[in-house]
Amino acid sequence: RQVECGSGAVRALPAAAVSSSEGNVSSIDVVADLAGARVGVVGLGRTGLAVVDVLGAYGARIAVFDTREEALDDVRVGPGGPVVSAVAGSDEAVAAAVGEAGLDLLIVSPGVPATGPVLRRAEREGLETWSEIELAWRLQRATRPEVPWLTVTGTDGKTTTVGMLSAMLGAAGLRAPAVGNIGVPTVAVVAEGRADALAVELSSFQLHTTRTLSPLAAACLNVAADHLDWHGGMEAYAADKARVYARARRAAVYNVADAATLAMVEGADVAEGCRAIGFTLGAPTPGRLGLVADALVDRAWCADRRRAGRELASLADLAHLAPGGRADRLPAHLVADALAAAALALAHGALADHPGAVAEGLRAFAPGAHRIATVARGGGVTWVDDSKATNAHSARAALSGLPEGGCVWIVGGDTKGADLRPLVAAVRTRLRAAVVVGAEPDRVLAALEEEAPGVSVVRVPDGAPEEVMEGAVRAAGRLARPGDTVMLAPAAASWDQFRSYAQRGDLFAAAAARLVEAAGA
Ligand code: UMA
Repeated sequence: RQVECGSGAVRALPAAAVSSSEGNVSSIDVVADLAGARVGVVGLGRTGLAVVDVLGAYGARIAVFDTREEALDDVRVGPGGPVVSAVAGSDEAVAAAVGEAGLDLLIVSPGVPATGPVLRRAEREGLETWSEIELAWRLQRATRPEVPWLTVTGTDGKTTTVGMLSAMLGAAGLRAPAVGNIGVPTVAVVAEGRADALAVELSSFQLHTTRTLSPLAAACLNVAADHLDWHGGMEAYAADKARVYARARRAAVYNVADAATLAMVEGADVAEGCRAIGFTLGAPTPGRLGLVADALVDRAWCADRRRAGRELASLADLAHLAPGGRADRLPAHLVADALAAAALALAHGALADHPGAVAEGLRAFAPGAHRIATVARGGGVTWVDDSKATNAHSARAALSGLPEGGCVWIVGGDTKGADLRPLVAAVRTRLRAAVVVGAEPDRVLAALEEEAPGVSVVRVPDGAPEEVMEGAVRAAGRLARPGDTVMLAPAAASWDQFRSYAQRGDLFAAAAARLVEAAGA
């Protein structure tokens, strides 16, 4: 269907040459150089263990480092194997050991902070340092250079967007898994060598030490304060996010509602011919994707874009993602994520000819666990797990679709020093009550008292993970009225009371299900 949407100018990107490298000139340039090279790996979590496997297969001699002694148990160190040495100790001890290990190359896990001793020491030594993503990209180029990467970063929504992107590419017949920060180390998938394309979620941590990646299309969805301690400030954080656009070949996708993302695109060193493509919740002008009534409309890729747009999908294709499956409660950010994913997907030739794959992909997309997932219903109350909302921005997005006064909000945790007052001010009309968790809840309680004085607040005492969540769910159950939504959208990391946001969400779902069942009985 063609959609009329007025006229406007097509935005062209000032093209710059593709640069193949930046920073230190590497003694290791291609993956073939890894054979016999001495490579350090810092961090033995999901990323580091995948890196060790791949480096071992390429014949590197590996030195591993971790701040946790028990992490070393996950690798076999000794003669005959690729791991030749292992060091555990404080950040400073690890940094010193890295500096003295005579390495040709260092690969750091995302958790290793930009401002910490390890990266400072590596820089002082002039040691070539890559993210796992950089290793994966070089491996990709050396083995199957025809496989394009479509990359997504941003403070919020990147996991949903890569999931939608992967589903759209899949609907066009491509094997295009969602990888990266979503939880699947990219290097492992590249090493398997079976994908036709990759939908890659990139965190600012990973981008910091990614140097030569040249994606087919790249997007930064938004920039809001997060992870400032890791980067050392907002400017450094935004600068690392902006790296997603470097060397983009066909499309640099930006958020019309976030001027910072357009500024990043305009300042990026992209490949000749790369286009700037915007996504917006308003009607699209040429060069953008947007929303016209209930239609998701492309005016960037379709041939007739100066005159009209083409309909890619409708809001009904997203209804299954709304709390309780109700299209009228569909949070706006999910529509924006879908538009961003479509803008990226259409950069791939397979979709350019089959735009129907956008709608099909959206219908097939199942959100990951803990992202606005309805986990229980009973007594007219809907229980929604958005434990993935680990910052103020994503919590606000989750609550924004709910009706006035109909939300019992479970909030709090490790707020990473953020000021939650603007969030509380933005969502207070949605709230019936708030249930506050977290080992140090004072800032959250103060924000609620200042910005939402009429809202009932219950504080859950600190304790074991199960006790905290049981207490929160019981309190929420007492406060909720028929028609309400109990929303776990903590606006905070989980680490002060739970192992992970996944554990926090799982305990919430289990406690909600028990409560609903007990009430039914
Ligand atoms: N470690 C050190 N020194 C450090 C930091 C960590 O030795 O300075 C060690 C830890 O003791 C541990 C290991 O490194 O043994 C953990 O490494 P890691 O923290 O980098 O985590 P991984 O298990 O490798 O998981 C990482 C991402 N984690 C982080 O960015 C913190 C995962 O994203 C990602 O899914 C995974 O790689 C696969 O690519 C998680 C995340 O929280 C979900 N991401 C942040 C976010 O989304 O906001 C950026």
